[in-house]
Amino acid sequence: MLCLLFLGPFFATATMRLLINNACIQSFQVLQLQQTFDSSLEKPQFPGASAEFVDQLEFIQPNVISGIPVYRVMDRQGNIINPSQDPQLSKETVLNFYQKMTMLNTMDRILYESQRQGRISFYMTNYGEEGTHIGSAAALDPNDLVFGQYREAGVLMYRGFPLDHFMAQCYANADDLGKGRQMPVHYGSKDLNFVTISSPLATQIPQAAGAAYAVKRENTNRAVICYFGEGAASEGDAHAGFNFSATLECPLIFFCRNNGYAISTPTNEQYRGDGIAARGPGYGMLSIRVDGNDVFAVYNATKEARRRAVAENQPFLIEAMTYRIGHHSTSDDSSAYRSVDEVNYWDKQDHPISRLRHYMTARGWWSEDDERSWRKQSRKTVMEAFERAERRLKPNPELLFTDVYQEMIPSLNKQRESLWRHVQQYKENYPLDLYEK
Ligand SMILES: Cc1ncc(C[n+]2csc(CCOP(=O)(O)OP(=O)(O)O)c2C)c(N)n1
Ligand SMILES: [Mg+2]
Repeated sequence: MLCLLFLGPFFATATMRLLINNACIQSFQVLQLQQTFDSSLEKPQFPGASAEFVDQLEFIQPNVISGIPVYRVMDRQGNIINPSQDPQLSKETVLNFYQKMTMLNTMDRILYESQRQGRISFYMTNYGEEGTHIGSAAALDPNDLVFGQYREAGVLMYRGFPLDHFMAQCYANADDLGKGRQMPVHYGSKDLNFVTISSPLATQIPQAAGAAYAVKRENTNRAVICYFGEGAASEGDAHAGFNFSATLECPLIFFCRNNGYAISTPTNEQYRGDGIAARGPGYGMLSIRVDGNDVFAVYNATKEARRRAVAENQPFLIEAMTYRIGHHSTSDDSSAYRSVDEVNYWDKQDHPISRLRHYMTARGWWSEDDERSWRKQSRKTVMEAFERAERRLKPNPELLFTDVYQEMIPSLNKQRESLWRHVQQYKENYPLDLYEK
């Protein structure tokens, strides 16, 4: 009745009044229902939680969820620990995993060096995290939509993004799908269902939740996967994405790469509590922690999460424990904040590539000779793509002004004219012959 008094004068139509009346009658009925509860049951009736009453004052310990175990399939020597967990992938599939992981490594090496030589402006390597990329990418359906952070080039490589496209993007040449408008490593591919990377941390997380909600409504058996670092998980956007996807029951896999650092900030300065997986239950999400350096563990966890996310319409959280072996980016020198011994441990003793190689060698699937010729061949393939990218012209500068508005707006047109006037005036600084006409 109260709401009629407040709102009544503002609504003129009879329909509106009817709606308001109905709402008021309903709330009155709920009130009556609540009053009939038997208070001797002494069960809390709050709509926000299901629980019991207690008469002892006790705070919940933050370590109520602590030491979440790390699921793995292989030990560090590549032996399968529990045969029931062996995904039993064919030799061909495993060789493909290995070739993609090592190819990513080789591409990283060449593009990193290329930045050091001043040929490209910036680069970020994926060293040490190859298992998280390939294991998860292989467990998805090619139609599943991927939202990445920036250190997931292996996912794109697994999906078949050609080396020429990686190089074109980093060189911002005329073949770049992004028309040279982004910083290096900001890849994207509509054909491969890989949403273009954007630098501001965690923006992809609520976007992925929205996309997963759309996918659910389309009912096409698609899933969405959203990659992010443990550092990005501290952003407010991570909360928004986790909560929306849980409440809207979206087929979404949150894949956290916990690589120990957010640039120079180690995990023990980033959060309290048991890492990122411990947050899952807080959002009502099924969660698991896996050994990210075990490509089979990543594969199994992602495959099962993907299957259930689609079948049951609910989000999953995977925390893949790994280590960022490279510097954060070419703008970082990690020797300022971590020891060489620490890096060497992960590089030499717990590396996803060597673990998979041990597995293949034990089965007689890979020899020293195979390794030598593959290294040579893959380096040659990467070098050839690199040389092609470097020779290619830059995109037509006119493309700076297109694609935002269907028709050029006057202010943009003014900027365009001003650019060309400037270029004409200072011709000697603008080698237009290096750009497409
Ligand atoms: C909103 C925002 N804040 C800060 C930065 C600067 N920044 C770029 S990467 C990064 C660390 C991210 O760490 P993590 O999410 O763990 O990913 P990793 O680099 O370890 O793969 C920071 C702070 C940014 N890009 N965006
Ligand atoms: Mg990190």
